[in-house]
Amino acid sequence: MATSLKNLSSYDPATVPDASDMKFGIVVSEWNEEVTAALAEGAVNSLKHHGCKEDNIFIMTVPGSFELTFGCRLIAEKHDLDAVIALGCVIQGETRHFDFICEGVTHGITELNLDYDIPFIFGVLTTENQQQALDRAGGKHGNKGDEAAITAIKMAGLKKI
Ligand code: DLZ
Repeated sequence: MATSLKNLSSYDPATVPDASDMKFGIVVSEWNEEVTAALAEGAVNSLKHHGCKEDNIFIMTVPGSFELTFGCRLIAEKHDLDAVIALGCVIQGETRHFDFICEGVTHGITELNLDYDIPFIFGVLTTENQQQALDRAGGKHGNKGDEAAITAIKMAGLKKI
């Protein structure tokens, strides 16, 4: 398989709305914590970089990526948010568990987007091994947490037009 060295987190800051009056929830899976902590750090930094106040960022942890859907629902019910970001990392193992977790969280987050009036952003890495995940959590392919935060701001901004 061909691998590109493109940094996927590159973007034009001029296209990102000001987030100074926005509130965000971030739900972080504890599985593969080295990776998900880096995703969360990237997301928080990117939100703050675009003006979001630290007090307006609410963080919750859940045991694994499968639990992200429920965590996202809880955080959305608890706070008056403009968007919720789900961060996780599912690494392919020897069994089909990987497929079931990926399917579960993908459908779960999709359902939340349909059921609620705010966007839920899918920041879940699904990789073949840990190195691929680290490459996308502040490594050579950027940080998926940054990307998820930028997406969250842009989607929240659509509602304010
Ligand atoms: C059980 C499991 C496995 C095998 N792998 C991962 C993984 O790579 N990434 C992840 O976020 N979670 C994993 N889990 C845990 C499940 O997401 C979930 O927490 C358990 O199945 C309990 O519902």
